[in-house]
Amino acid sequence: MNLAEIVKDRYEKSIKECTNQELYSALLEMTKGMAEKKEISRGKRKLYYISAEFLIGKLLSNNLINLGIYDEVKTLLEQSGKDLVEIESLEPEPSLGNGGLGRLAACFLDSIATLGLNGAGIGLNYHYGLFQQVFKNNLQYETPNPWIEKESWLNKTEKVYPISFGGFQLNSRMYDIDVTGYNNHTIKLHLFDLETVEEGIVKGEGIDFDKKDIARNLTLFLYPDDSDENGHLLRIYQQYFMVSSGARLILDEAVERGSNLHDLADYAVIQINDTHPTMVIPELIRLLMERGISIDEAIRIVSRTCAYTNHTILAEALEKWPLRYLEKVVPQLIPIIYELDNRVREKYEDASVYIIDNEKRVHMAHIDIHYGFSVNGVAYLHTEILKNSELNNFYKIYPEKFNNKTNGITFRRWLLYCNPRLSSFIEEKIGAGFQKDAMELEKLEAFLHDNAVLDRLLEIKMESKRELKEYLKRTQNIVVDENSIFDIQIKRLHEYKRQQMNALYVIHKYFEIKAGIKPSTPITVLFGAKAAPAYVIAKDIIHLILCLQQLINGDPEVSPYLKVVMVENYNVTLAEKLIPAADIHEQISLASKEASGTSNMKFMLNGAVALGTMDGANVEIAELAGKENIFVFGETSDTVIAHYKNSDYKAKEFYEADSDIKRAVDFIISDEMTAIGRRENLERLYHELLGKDWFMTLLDFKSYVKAKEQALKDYENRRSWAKKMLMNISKAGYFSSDRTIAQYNEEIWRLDDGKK
Ligand code: 26Q
Repeated sequence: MNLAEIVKDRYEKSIKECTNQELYSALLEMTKGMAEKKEISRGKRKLYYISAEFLIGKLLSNNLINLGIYDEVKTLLEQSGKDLVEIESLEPEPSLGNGGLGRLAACFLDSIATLGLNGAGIGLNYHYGLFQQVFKNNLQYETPNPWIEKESWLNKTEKVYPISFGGFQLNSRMYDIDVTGYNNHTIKLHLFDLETVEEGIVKGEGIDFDKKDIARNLTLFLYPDDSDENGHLLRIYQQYFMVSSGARLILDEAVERGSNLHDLADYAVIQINDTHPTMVIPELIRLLMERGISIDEAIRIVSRTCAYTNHTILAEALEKWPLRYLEKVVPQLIPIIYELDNRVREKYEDASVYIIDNEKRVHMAHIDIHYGFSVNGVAYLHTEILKNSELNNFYKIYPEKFNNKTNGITFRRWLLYCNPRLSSFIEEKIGAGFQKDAMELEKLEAFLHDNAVLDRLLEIKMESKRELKEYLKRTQNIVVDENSIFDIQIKRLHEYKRQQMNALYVIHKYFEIKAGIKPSTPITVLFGAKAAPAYVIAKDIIHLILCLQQLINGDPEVSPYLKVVMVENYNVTLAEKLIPAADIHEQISLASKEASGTSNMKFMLNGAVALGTMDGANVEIAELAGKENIFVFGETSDTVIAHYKNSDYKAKEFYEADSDIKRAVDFIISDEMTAIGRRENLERLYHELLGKDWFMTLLDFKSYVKAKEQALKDYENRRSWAKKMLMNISKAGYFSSDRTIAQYNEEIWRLDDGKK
């Protein structure tokens, strides 16, 4: 049925007579119906991308684009005086992920579908996505973030699996979302949900609830990337619920397609997204043994089926669960985990590669590396660091398992949808081929000296900035000036990402302006970031930024030249508005700490210029776009790694040796700041920076200021800036997730081999 027929059928109305809400529901029905009818690739071997997070974002427009009917629907609505943008603002965002890792999984599904691969996603159907962030008194508060309405993208299926935990059993029901590719294919995202979940148990305004009441809360919340002890237990319940449901589905499907289970690896390949789904390995071994296969063979089969992606080198972020937690939650896996550990101990002397350490903690990554056939990092530098330092002891044992798959992003969402003006201008110049083959963007380089093209790029940027200005005014009552330089840092709040360094720069600039040194073009420094609720210093950094916002924007001497804006509740929807409007994007993590980053790629594609360290995928961006087209600063990863090894970094020495640094850091606890903010928070942050500064903010501060000043200066020459923009766009093709997924397939999954 087409849209007019659907609304007639549902409401006895014409499109013109419908409310936006009615039109949204009708579009949902229409799109779901169309997606359902698209082809699903089949083949012998099937990929299962298993992940605790799929940060899919709103789906309506994306699906319309991928189905090839976006323009048609938009026009049809316009003819009845309706606005698709307004209609889609009614769609709740499924924020089923924390950040990069979850968003990557969503981009990958888009590309798997687009390339027509035989694959599916497996995850959890959280009823509340990542918390909503609310600012009050310059502090972050968290509130629940529901997204499932009576009508949603979820399709209930008949599949129900009983899942056993220590002492009780729960039913897991499968829901599906059809993920459309940019062609005629779709794939399924299978989200498992607890039948007995109860949304009503959330108490009060915050996100407080009885974390021990597993039977009612297992799939209630997505966990923020750190939490308290009870949270950790619940996290293990969630993980096992996901992998046990997933493992059964995988076995059922393999058998249906003709597998005798001994040949499982010919029918299934499982990509484990970070360590969160690691228990799928012992669970599959257990299920195979239940079906009569010996432990030796079960281990061999599973080891040929599972592949692991590492997303972090932060030691504290690698999951190590106390054995007693696992004993409580999943006693049935304990003998298998012991067996897996024993086999390692029999072969290797080196205690650093054991699965169970001498404090009785289970190292999840070690299970993946020993009992998977592939270990990949997510950017060139990241994989090198894994091989040469972080996982070197494993690399020495299994050099053949290690490989790199530099991350990518889907250009459908991050260019065609979020920046239609730029996208159609590109099409005008080089044709539509880049939409299928992103490397065709290189054709833009031919226009490097074409002033009309350069000027149009600047114009498009200005239009996006104006659009963001209106959006921020309308939704958050924030006022920005589109004639200022938009300098944007959006990502989870984490000390290693160093939002605090950007904040110190803001203070530095504030002093300069006070002293009469005014920037030629005003600067707007925009932040967007959520801090994990229990991450104290991260919350202090948010407090610092919000206090600076109040102080600086309210100072008539400074605010004409410098503004600070922290957007509330940064999420995918906001990213789609912010990224096209950026002039400069901040990628300023301490070298060696950011595995890849993916917003850096999105900004590049949208013609923003990076200010960054040689970390993660920034290294590849610099190589592709050319060092003259981005702004690089800071110590190298080798130097940083050496500082950690020698424990010889002392923040205080940098503070004492440089009056600019001292002045900026001292300002955190100045009278001006404590008059606005909370002394306790500001002092804690001040002492952290001076006494510890684990992520070496002060080490790079001077070179950061220098690079930023250079960027601001270069911005003044508009044509030469436009050349940088053009070079960034034209070299961004490499970062299409279609390329990443093609490489996963060629080098890890080999789905085509399965056909034979
Ligand atoms: C762990 C234990 C308990 C609760 C939560 C977690 C948890 C949840 C999410 C730990 C980590 C995450 C997310 C990590 C993440 O997003 N990593 C990012 O992955 C991106 C995609 O590869 C990279 O680009 C980023 O560099 C990396 O930080």
